[in-house]
Amino acid sequence: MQKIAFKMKLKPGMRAEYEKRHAAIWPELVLLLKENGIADYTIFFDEESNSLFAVQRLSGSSSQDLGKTEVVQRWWKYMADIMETHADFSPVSTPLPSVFHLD
Ligand code: RM4
Repeated sequence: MQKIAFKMKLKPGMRAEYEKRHAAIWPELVLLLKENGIADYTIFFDEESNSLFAVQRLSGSSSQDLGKTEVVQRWWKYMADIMETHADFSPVSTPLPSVFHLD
């Protein structure tokens, strides 16, 4: 399985709300992610820059490739008030290159 990383941006002061919403992530979204081979998915937060750093293993699509599904579109719209997004509510996501890996 491939491991990828990308960054997103949280609006200032929204860490607690972000964590609260993700602690109650929708079961249908979890199922969709897992059905698409996404695993070991962690999102880290940098207080200084309000940046979110997502790391996930995948065997096909990444979480950010699922934007055509109704569940992800609904989730992105739900999260849009606390994140930096495009006009279609998709989060601004920047792929991050791997510069070191140790098995
Ligand atoms: C993030 C963002 C991602 C989604 C995760 C579950 O805030 O919306 O696209 O995969 O939540």
